[in-house]
Amino acid sequence: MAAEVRRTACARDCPDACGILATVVDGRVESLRGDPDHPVTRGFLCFRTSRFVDLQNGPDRLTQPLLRRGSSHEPIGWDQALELVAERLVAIRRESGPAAIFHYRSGGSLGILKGLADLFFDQFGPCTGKVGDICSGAGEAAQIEDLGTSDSNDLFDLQNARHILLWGKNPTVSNVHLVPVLKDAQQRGSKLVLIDPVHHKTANHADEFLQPAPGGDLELALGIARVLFETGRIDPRAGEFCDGLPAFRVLAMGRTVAEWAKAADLTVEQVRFLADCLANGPTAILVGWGMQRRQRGGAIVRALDALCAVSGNLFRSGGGVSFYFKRRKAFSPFGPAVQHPRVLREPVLGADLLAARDPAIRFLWVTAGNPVAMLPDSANVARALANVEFSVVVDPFFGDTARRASLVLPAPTLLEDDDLVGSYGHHFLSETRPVVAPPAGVVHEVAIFQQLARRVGLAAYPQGSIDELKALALRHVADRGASLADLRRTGGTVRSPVSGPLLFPDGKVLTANGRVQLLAAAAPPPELPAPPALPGATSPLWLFSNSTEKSQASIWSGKGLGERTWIAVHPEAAAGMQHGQIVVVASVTGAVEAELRLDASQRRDVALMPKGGHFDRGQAANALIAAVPTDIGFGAAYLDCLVRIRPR
Ligand SMILES: Nc1nc2c(c(=O)[nH]1)N[C@H]1C(S)=C(S)[C@@H](COP(=O)(O)OP(=O)(O)OC[C@H]3O[C@@H](n4cnc5c(=O)[nH]c(N)nc54)[C@H](O)[C@@H]3O)O[C@H]1N2
Ligand SMILES: Nc1nc2c(c(=O)[nH]1)N[C@H]1C(S)=C(S)[C@@H](COP(=O)(O)OP(=O)(O)OC[C@H]3O[C@@H](n4cnc5c(=O)[nH]c(N)nc54)[C@H](O)[C@@H]3O)O[C@H]1N2
Ligand code: SF4
Ligand SMILES: [Mo]
Repeated sequence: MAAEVRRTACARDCPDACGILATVVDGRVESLRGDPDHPVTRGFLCFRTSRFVDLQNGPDRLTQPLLRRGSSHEPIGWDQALELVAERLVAIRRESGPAAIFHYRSGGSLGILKGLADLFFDQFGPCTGKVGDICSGAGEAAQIEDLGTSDSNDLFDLQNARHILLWGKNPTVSNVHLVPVLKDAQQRGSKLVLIDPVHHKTANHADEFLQPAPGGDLELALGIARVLFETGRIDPRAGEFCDGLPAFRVLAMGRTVAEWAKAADLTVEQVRFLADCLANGPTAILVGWGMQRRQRGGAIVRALDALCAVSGNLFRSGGGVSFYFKRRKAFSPFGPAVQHPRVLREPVLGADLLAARDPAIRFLWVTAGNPVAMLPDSANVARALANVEFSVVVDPFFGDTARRASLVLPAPTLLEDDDLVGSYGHHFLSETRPVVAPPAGVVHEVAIFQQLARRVGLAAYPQGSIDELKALALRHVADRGASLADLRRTGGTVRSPVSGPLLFPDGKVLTANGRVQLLAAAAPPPELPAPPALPGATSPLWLFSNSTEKSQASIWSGKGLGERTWIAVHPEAAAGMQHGQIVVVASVTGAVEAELRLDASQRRDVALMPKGGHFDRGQAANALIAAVPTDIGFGAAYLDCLVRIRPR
């Protein structure tokens, strides 16, 4: 049969939101490539999604509802599954109130229609809700406090930057379509500076690479600020567009440049170099997500906001402090914001689930998340799930969380889904279209909720077709070039009409008074607990559980992690241990076995492990990480974790 090329977009939790071309033969996806016409995708895909076909056609797909019986799951029909859910929901609401029901949604798909899951539980309850965001909570809260929004200039405005500071960011792995944009900028003369405690592939593209102490960015930023104040290179208008300039100055002047540099484990020359970059702008700061996953994460991002503002780079083309692109901005919500009877904090979800009383959480629904593998303190999350009377997991694949569910419902994969997607790495919007039909036993997630709504009597729940729901989401941009018809006419992707080339074109930010709110105080670094020093163990090392090329969080492409996870350290940090040896990695929270990799490009105080290992196979970094919230925004301080490594 002839091969056909069909177009969709990638809704995975990734800043790139690529255009995908799928080659389909006889109703089966044979291969995937990047859409050459998508302005950001430029014809290539990342490792993990270009190999998604193996998962799409692989044996681990869920293709029918599964009900737990004892320690295993058995297939049941959809009618029976939905009847059971409806009966449990209604009974638990009647007996314990809607607060006994909790819906947890994560980013497995960024499809906008996934929000209809929230609407169901808002209309059925409102039920217990979630507060915070383990991914970007601290950084977003920081930017909203300082700038009134967390959003960015147009991606291609980077071409106008003289310097680009990649501050704790590894685009080669986690934002790969940024790399060509950075290379173009370099060709036009921009200098690319990477600031990251970890040595990774992006260092090969950078003109300068600085390797500060983990979490030392707050001190580094204040050192840079002090240099700018001392050398008279603060924007002379900063006092007009910022609130709190005198206090920020006092903060920066609180220690000498040498003291700040020492605290960040860099040299005074390196601190001065970064001050020069900011003073000789336009300079864009690209803030990675990693370093705000620390207890002081909010303060760190606030310090970078302040640096950008006082150095005069905030309002300039080629400048800005970019943490996030507001991916939902063009879309209209499906319902009003509701008042939840209670909220659980995402970073400490295991503990909050276990502690919930009057009523306890009796019903849990998980959409597009694998909290057992991906939330900190996996063992406690697993315990909390086991404690819930009835749990439903909707997912295309069977993972650590689904394994614990009372009922597992199969979801379409990203190649079968039908939705809309915005991006948190650029300002384009796309439509996702099924390039193949899902297997017979799989239904669109919207249909699951529409059927449930009918069964539990939610008369106001939208029962329209997918296209009608897409049009509803696009209703405020439809007459501005972003209707469904526009998306289809232009090959699936349009630029968002609600984001201009510059985020703050008129010299005002979006805070209440239009002025930047500068950071006024900085807490000292947290004192982290280290595990006991057993014989042969290393010194305490900072555990970095960063994104890896071959996985999307807990979903692995290619050969996956294999039997064991790995841990990479500097050879001198693991004296006496050999490359390839099996070691025990222990923290105060847990221990996992890993294969040791020796890597002389790393700092001697760090240890590097993939972020998304399977918990039940003893591969989860999160089995080692304590559940501690960030200073603001209820993020998770994943990276404030000390481990020791010892021979097995
Ligand atoms: N291949 C792949 N890509 C992904 C994902 C994936 O799982 N796999 N996940 C996606 C998701 S959910 C997200 S949120 C994004 C973004 O995910 P990110 O967390 O931004 O991606 P990472 O590549 O882990 O980059 C974080 C960087 O921050 C650095 N860092 C950590 N602590 C510090 C610090 O104290 N100071 C400084 N200066 N740097 C520090 C780390 O060393 C690392 O290089 O990636 C997305 N892209
Ligand atoms: N140690 C450590 N832990 C981390 C991080 C870290 O850097 N270090 N990063 C954190 C970050 S940034 C994030 S965003 C989280 C990610 O945490 P999660 O969002 O829980 O991560 P995933 O493993 O991608 O789980 C998503 C699930 O959604 C499923 N899925 C995919 N598509 C669909 C769909 O269309 N519908 C439904 N219903 N399900 C779907 C996938 O199969 C997968 O099981 O992890 C966090 N955890
Ligand atoms: S995961 Fe990211 S880089 Fe890979 S195809 Fe999807 S959007 Fe593109
Ligand atoms: Mo994330």
